Amino acid sequence: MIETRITQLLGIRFPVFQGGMAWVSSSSLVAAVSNAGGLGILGSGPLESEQLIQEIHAIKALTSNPFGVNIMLLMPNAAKVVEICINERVPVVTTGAGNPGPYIKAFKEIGTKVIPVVSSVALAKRLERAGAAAVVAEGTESGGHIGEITTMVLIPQIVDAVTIPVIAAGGIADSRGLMAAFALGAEGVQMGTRFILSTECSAHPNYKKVVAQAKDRDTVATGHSTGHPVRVIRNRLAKQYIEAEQKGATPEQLDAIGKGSLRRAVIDGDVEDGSVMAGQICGLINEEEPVAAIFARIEADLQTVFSRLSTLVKNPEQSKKIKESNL
Ligand code: TUI
Repeated sequence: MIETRITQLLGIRFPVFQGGMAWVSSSSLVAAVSNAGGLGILGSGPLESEQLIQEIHAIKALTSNPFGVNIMLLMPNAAKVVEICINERVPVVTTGAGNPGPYIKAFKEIGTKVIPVVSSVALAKRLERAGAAAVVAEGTESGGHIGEITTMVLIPQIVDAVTIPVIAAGGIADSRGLMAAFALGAEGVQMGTRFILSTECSAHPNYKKVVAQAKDRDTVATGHSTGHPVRVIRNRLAKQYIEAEQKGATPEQLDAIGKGSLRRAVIDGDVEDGSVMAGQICGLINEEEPVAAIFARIEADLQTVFSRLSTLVKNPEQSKKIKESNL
């Protein structure tokens, strides 16, 4: 339906990635997204080696379509995750929170596509030279670990700076966001927060409820003082963390507050003293839906958005249907 270099490169139907989310994007969600024609991506971050291998096997049993594994480069086990992805011949690897340059060659040799997440032009250029197949350019609107630049200004600057395809992430949850990203030159989009509210996502119901109820201003970036800002939904833990930062807490003290907090929220459902990572687009996402329905609606709405855009250029009299569609 939409063909870009990303659909061609990866052999997928829709140029839509489901962002790899630690604890949140487990095998059931990944397989559902890949079965719907997008690219499901496993969040490997906190998994022990055995669990990671089990999850990869579970995905392979549930889908024959391409899928990805996200490697969180700040995690101490990143090199082990690389080794497992190579052994398992994972088709696509995305990386976050660092420079995956040293790992690219080994993946390329076995045909695994490496698609790093970047938040700056400089790193996108460096990773293109190092052999990345594409980059995910992620704006500060995203949930979790974030860079400083917004999606709106990051995407066109990276698109102009590299020749490999660019996938836009940060603040995208529907067909309007997808079309906007394409207008900026992206050839695919990645959504994370949208997929938290999917039936196939195994996150605790409390976590989903908080994301469903959150409004536009309900997220905050914590951890600026550590150099690793993280966007979360405001709660008691976020308040405690920011107060500690303001009082000049040491990195060790801040680590102690953050340790285990994502698991507490996603797995245990403690949404007051756990870390509820979500993007600023959370205000737009109010209902849980099956992954297939999310894809179907994006596809159905795309034509309407496209028609509206073309009437802006060619025909000032917008049709009644488009006016009523709210897109
Ligand atoms: O990785 C993410 N988002 C994440 S990871 C995560 S798990 C976590 N757990 C506890 C504390 C913190 C995080 C939750 N969300 N997104 C990808 C991403 N990567 N966004 C920005 C970057 C990035 C930033 C700087 C990539 C590279 C980079 O370069 C540094 C360098 O080495 O040049």
